[in-house]
Amino acid sequence: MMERGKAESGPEAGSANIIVAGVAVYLQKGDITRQRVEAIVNAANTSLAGGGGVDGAIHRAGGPSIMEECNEIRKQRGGVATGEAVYTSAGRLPATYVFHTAGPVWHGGKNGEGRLLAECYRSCLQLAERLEVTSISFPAISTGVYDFPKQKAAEIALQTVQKWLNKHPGKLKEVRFVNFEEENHRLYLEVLQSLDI
Ligand code: AR6
Repeated sequence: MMERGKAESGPEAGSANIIVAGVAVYLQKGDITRQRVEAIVNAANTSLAGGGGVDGAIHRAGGPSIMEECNEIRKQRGGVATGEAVYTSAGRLPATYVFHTAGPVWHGGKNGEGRLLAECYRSCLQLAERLEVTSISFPAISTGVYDFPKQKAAEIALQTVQKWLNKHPGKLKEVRFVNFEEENHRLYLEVLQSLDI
């Protein structure tokens, strides 16, 4: 089900590319707000109140309509629980949707942090399936302000997405992992090499 190869036809020269269950998986360095995919994932907080990091970048680049929709979601259902995902439109961004998921705050690893981080990736993929999204970009959820160890987070991200794709053949054609920091991007490449995926 899997092929490993260079990203000759990938979105960016030098990015890694594997095929998992017919879905192209790319590892890229860059700014997620510039991604031309149907859905970009926001590493948000449970109150959808905005903040720094990738959340701040998405709201800044996408404009105020994203926060207006987040406010509406907060009114209707009180925000988003850790591990869940909700969606808004993407305002001025090239994407169609922003999927807002709240990652776990790292408290040493004995408080279900790993399971909750995996849940974030699964929730976003389920949302993609429900909305018939064909392409999605993920940031490294929880690895900034929320302090989740980066290597462990990369392993969870890649393994969770791989497992989910193998179990859910559907409309999804492309998954990208977009890292702003060189260090995290390298880690993803290393983890991809070391894991049997
Ligand atoms: N594109 C891709 N990745 C980015 C970008 C970007 N434009 N900007 C930052 N990153 P963080 P968290 C990377 O802190 O740890 C916010 O205040 C960054 O280098 O954005 O889940 C929210 O409101 C890091 O590797 O998210 C929450 O309160 C990764 O994105 C809280 O932070 C995630 O870092 C969420 O914390």
